[in-house]
Amino acid sequence: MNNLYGKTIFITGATKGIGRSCALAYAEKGANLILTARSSDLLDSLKEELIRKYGIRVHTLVIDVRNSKDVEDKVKSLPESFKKIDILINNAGLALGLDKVYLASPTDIDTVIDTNIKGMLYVTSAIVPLMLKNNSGYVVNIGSIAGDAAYAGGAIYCASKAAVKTFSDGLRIDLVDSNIRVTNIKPGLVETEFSKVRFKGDLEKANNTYKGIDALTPDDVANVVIYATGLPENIQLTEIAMTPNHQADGRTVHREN
Ligand code: NDP
Ligand code: 8X3
Repeated sequence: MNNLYGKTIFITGATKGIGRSCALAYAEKGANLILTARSSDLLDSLKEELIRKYGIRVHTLVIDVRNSKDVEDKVKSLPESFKKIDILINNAGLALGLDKVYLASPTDIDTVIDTNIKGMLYVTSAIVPLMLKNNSGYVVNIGSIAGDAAYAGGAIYCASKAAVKTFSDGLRIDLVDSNIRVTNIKPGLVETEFSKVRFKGDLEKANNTYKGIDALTPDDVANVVIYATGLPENIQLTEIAMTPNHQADGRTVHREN
């Protein structure tokens, strides 16, 4: 038995990449899951796979985290058996483009800021009150080393991830008199659909992002999430930065030809 067994985990952006890997890693530990994202088909197939393989309880919610009303209503609609949420993984997020900031369209700016910052705030505000009822819980915010320092073409995304860091710090302060812990996990390059989304389906550009480096996998990040949230309750890891071996920071990568 491990201390994640039987816990209830709420994951945003659970259909792909890091969120999906977290879902699988928690399922393997015997945790029950609330999986959320916009793609209902992918949520349904993941739910079916997890129940079949692990025999856990899984509830899915189709949520666009940018819609505060939808977030609030869907969280309120949770069945009683899923209302005691032990761990929230604020993972849904994206970057759009790698251009100079003044060339980005207002639509892309809104999408990135609304998803990465406001979505995280809406989901946290809907779930933390439920955790406070039990004076127990854990909030993991998936930030990025991009939030530590800007890189060329990353001004909007980097700013959004800097906000994840500052928000995590503020939330930790607000919850200091509770048993709820807050961790900001800051990965470097992780090979997922992130770059396909960033480059709007341009696979050559997306693949070049990971060329010549042994990028992190989404499972690597999930393992760290599991590690942090499985620690004894007196231990709060405030931040964890993790990079592939040959990435020093958001700007410095060594690539083998
Ligand atoms: P993916 O593109 O593989 O997955 C993104 C997930 O977010 C999908 O499940 C997607 O599901 C969901 N999502 C996107 N927009 C919304 C929305 N508006 N509402 C609800 N769900 C949404 O990317 P990653 O797994 O790489 O990214 C996950 C997180 O990790 C992001 O916050 C990203 O910034 C961060 N990160 C990624 C790194 C990387 O190099 N890949 C490095 C550091 C941090 P759907 O489309 O079904 O809604
Ligand atoms: C995603 C990693 O380096 O592409 O946060 O910004 S990076």
